[in-house]
Amino acid sequence: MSKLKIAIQKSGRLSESSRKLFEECGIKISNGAGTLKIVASNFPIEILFLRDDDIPQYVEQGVADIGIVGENMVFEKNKEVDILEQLGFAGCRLSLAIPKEENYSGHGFFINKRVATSYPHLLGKYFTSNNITATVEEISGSVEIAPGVGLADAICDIVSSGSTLLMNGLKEVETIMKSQAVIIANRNILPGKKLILEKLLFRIRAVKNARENKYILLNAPREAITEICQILPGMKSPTILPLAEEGWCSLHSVVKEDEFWDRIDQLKNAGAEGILVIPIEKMVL
Ligand code: PRT
Ligand code: ZN
Repeated sequence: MSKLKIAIQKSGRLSESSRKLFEECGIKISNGAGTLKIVASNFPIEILFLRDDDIPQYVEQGVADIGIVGENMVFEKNKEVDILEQLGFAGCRLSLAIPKEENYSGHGFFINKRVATSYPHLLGKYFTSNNITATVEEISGSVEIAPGVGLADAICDIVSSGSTLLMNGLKEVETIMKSQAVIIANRNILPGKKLILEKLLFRIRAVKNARENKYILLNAPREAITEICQILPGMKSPTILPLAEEGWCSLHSVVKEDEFWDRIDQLKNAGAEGILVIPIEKMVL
């Protein structure tokens, strides 16, 4: 059977999380340091290691069947590929930033300005759709130094914590897009490979669900159970077991992690005690 070819970033911000995802899906891939491609030992996939910039094109051309890459790169390269799944890592945004001492009162600021970026397509589209005439200076790295050296009046670059902008005396003024890592796919995957892809996506979704949810156990007086179930709306049909202590029970359920942290005080006020929050390894819905 032919293997599903998957392009991932060779080394960079997406590499480790991409490898970890396969690991969590129970797929064994060796370290592959220095190699261009490796085959998984227990799943019919072959991994190709590439620069992230090249992944959309390789997937469009079918050199790889699918790839893991940032949405920013997918939309910048504008290739004929499908986005199949958001993966929840490598979160960032593509933003416009200007020297911090400049006054900013809206995107009219950029009219007739020079803006340095590695994202000429997305920036050009942004300017066109906002009727802004500006010069896009395409540069491939260290975009943030462009205003300081007199190459541009502003920049358009990826921001995550914002510390790079701060260190270079810049301030973020507009967000063009938000991004995270996604799976992209060729539009003509062969039926045999599609089956492998479905199996892989099934595992990836189980891993994603598990990451977002926690298994929660708590003790509470029997009369508090109804209120506790209302506090955690995700807790649809909890398992309720009687405790040795008269009138008390133990409640087990799966809840969204965010929901849990937002409501911990309410749970305690309602009488919940001995709360345990346990990670889930896989969650098949
Ligand atoms: O060699 P190759 O071409 O494969 O890698 P690369 O150096 O082009 O890409 P890499 O590894 O830097 O980024 C890969 C992908 O990670 C990007 O396309 C984004 O989808 C995502 N990502 C997430 C980021 C960041 N966070 C990020 N912070 N990509 C880049 N940055 C850079 C940004 O360019 C800027 O220089 O980090 C700096 C800003 O970070 P903060 O935290 O200071 O705001
Ligand atoms: Zn790159």
